[in-house]
Amino acid sequence: MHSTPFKYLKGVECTAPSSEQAFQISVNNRYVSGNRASSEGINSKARYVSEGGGIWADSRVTMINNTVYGNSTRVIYGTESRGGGIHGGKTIVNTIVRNNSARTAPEIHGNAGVSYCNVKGGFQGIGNIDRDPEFEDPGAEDFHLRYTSPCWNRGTLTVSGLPQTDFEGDPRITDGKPDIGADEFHIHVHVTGTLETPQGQADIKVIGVPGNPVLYALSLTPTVLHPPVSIPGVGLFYLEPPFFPFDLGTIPSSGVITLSIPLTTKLPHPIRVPMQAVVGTTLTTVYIADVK
Ligand SMILES: [Ca+2]
Ligand SMILES: [Ca+2]
Repeated sequence: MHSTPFKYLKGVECTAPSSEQAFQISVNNRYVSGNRASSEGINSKARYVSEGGGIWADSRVTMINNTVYGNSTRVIYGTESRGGGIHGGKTIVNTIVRNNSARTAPEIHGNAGVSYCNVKGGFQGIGNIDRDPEFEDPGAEDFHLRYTSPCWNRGTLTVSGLPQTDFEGDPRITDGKPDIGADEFHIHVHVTGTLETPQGQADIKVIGVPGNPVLYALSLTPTVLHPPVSIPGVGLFYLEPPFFPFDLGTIPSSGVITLSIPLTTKLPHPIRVPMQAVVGTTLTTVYIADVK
């Protein structure tokens, strides 16, 4: 299996030698975004039919809790393009497949059983929905779910091989049921933007339940406490001194607070900046931003 953003190759390709009949292949907890399969490509399978822009899978592949967004197939010399998001596979479960494009079957093409998925345009199968997943900021390739996302708790528990964690290591099951997609919602802090001095910008985001107050803190010590300090009823605190708290107010109805910091001054770099927040009465896990 490989993952590549290159124009002429598929995002993720999953096959196994035919002699390995018992070999079970899974694609779990993956973000597959922005890939393009093309019939002008070097893969013979794509010479005349372009398929599987995001994931091309053979008939033994099980796909659980993935987010497949914004991929495409296109035809230059051939006659057909299909499965802009996913082509093939055996089973697709708890997966978001949206905003992909192809001439035929833009999201999913093939004979896979599809259930508890969020597919643009809808798809036949138990538990499937067709709703805006309410990603935090897909334009910045931030596919975290917001608190208001319809993917919350809409996945199924009853799938063999359900991953124990999500793409970033959060426990997969919160509130009793898994979410749809690669992300399982947790309150958390993370950073997008261009983390480079002196011309970058750090967009520090705290995601949580609207109305909850946020106390955010960052540390200028690049390491974190081992073991962390346990604060009963609140969580584990990891920041080493000196750390600096900021009151960010309350989380708005969008479920996200963003604190944008221009990195215009010549900071020491590279530098690792651990950060955490108390959201409501709960500590997030620690997030470490790497500023280049
Ligand atoms: Ca959940
Ligand atoms: Ca998560």
